[in-house]
Amino acid sequence: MEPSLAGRSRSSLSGGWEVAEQAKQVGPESGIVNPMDRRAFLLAVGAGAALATATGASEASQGPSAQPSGQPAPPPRPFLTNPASFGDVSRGNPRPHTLTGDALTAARLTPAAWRLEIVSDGTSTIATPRTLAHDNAIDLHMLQNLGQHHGRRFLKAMQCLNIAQPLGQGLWEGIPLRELLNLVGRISNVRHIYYWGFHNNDPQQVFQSSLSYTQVMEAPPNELGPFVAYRLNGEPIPLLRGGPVRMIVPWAHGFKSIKWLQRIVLTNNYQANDTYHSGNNDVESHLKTAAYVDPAPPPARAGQALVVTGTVMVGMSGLKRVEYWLRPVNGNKPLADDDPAWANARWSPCVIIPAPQNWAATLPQGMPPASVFGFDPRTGQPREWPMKYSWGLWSVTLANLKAGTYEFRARAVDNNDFAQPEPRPYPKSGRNEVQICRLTVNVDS
Ligand SMILES: Nc1nc2c(c(=O)[nH]1)N[C@H]1C(S)=C(S)[C@@H](COP(=O)(O)O)O[C@H]1N2
Ligand SMILES: [Mo]
Repeated sequence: MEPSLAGRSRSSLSGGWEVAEQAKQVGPESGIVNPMDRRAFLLAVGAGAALATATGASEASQGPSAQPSGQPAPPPRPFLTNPASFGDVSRGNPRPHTLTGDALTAARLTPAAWRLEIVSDGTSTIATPRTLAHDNAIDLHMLQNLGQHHGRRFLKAMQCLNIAQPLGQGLWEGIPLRELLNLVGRISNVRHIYYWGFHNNDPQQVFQSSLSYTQVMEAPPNELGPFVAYRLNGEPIPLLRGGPVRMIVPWAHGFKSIKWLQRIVLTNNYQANDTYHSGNNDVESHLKTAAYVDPAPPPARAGQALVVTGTVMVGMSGLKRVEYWLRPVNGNKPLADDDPAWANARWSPCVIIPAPQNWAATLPQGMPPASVFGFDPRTGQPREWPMKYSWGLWSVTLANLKAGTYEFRARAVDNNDFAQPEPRPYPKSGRNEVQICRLTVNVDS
């Protein structure tokens, strides 16, 4: 270990996962209701748009090498995002999580007042609808009781279809929606399940989503179906993150994971009914495998190494690797999609930061790793890394760069060997443009 880095944890040395004690601390952005940070925001608006010209594909990159002393390690990230530190995407005026006191109780958004109705829209039949009117709506206690037998724990990074950066990663705990539907007895003529949360009793403000009957009832092996969650990172889901109860759809972008869930409607309608259909979004999209690049490190001096880091979301098609392309540039003309430089690009592998070493210290206190979906009960380790529908971290150390300006691009390659932005470059099915950052190496003085 380099002397200048002595005393740092192994994970922070590798630019990786922060240890659990730090993860529990309140982050610098906490207290901000909408903490979409600069990184997420710049990437969301396409910071890559203003970049540079083709000068051929001469390569100056070195493979990843040990981090030299003197080079600051990138800040380690908590494995589980503090619930207050997620990027927030919430509609409504006032936004439900700003309600307090009597207004919060009236909205049934306190744990004691929360109720979930399950009804038909008239086109399906349900033996025992659960309604406020009949005083048999589902309450939190019933949900928790069901959890004794049917509870599931699932790691999922929340990602907005329209934001090119995950919002945060949580360990969500709840009941498969399939099990919950057993509480209404025999149902028939159901083709879709529509659901929504509190929306100020204003029909204009409803934010709703939908799933097909099959999506709710069945999941392929090694996948978890949609579930109704009431815990996040080992604690009750805070109001800010959609608590007391939130839908979580493992494979989907954030808009299917309805916050402040209060109503489930069974219908014979054959169509999806997501609020997100507006805005031209593909409401049947599933999470894409895609790498996202952190903000560029500050300029280095010639001979000094540069460390570039980022996240990678693992979508339905899994992750084979993350790779980067470094090209020297001069000028500011963006590289056109059909520039010959693309065909000659030399992509080299990035380092995927290994899984946290100590799961007992990484997961909420007292939670057995084997109780988390996707962990092998025999080893207590995840079956694959990074895990599907959660995020990984990657880094690249670039040593021996000559003075100059460089464009750095990173892309994910999935288990079908599709390199980002393929196979779905259409951004309205999820943002996966190949991201770029610009690196500067100054002449040594
Ligand atoms: N009730 C409700 N649920 C909602 C939303 C909303 O506005 N209202 N936004 C959705 C969208 S578009 C996203 S991306 C995620 C964001 O989740 P987060 O704010 O917990 O990060 O919540 C989803 N669930
Ligand atoms: Mo979203």
